[in-house]
Amino acid sequence: MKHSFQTDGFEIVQADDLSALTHLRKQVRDLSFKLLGKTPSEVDRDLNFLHECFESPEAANKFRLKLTTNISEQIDSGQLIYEIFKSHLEPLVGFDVLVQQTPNIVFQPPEYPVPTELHRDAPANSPYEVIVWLPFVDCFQTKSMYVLNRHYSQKAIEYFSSHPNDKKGFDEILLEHAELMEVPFGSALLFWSGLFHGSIINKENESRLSLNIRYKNLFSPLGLKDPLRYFKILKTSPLTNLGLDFQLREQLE
Ligand SMILES: O=C(O)CCC(=O)C(=O)O
Ligand SMILES: [Fe+2]
Repeated sequence: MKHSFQTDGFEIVQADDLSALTHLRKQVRDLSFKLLGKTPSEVDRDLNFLHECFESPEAANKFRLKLTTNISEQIDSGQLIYEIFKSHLEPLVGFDVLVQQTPNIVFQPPEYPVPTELHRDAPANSPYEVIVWLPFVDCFQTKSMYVLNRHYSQKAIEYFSSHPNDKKGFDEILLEHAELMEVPFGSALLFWSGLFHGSIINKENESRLSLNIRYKNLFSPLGLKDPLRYFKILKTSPLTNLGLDFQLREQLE
């Protein structure tokens, strides 16, 4: 069933520019293999079986941190990903856009013991943010991430407010209504920062390598993240440029 961002708080969308996404994936594979000192072969295989390069979860996590730094230094992923999914992002965030400066990289090898704990991004992030959750391999079942749609995220919060000590009841809502996202390579999950989400131990025999990055309108309310360190301006409309220039010259607040 197709989901709608407005109703469900998430949707799975196809890249407008698949060849740019395929190129980005190759760059990520190349950076990974350079870090590992390995000779690349077929991109999809290299990434799905990336776990074969690591002896321990700690080594896998160390690699993930290095890869995160390399990607943020060498690839303008904020700009690229915006362009790749532009027809889906522009209606959400408009023409004056902030993008997260450093994207997060998630690496979940099979049986990796630290899946993503259940959480919502907002708060502390702003509830005016969209997260682009972009897998570099096909994601399905336990290799993927689960979300609670807007309705059940709301129900879970209400339940927690009225039964703050009943973890079991809360987990039951979660268990019953969390949906594992099927996100093949070539698409992305766009989700609202107010949704509960997380992952469970990857029981498939392939690794998950995915990226997540946030976009928001420049003029939408901020969360608790320092806007100048966490975000950067991606683009502004001609009208905004005139307004900003005017403010600067006439020193208006
Ligand atoms: O990919 C994951 O397992 C977690 C990602 C996440 O928490 C997010 O994108 O906000
Ligand atoms: Fe998150």
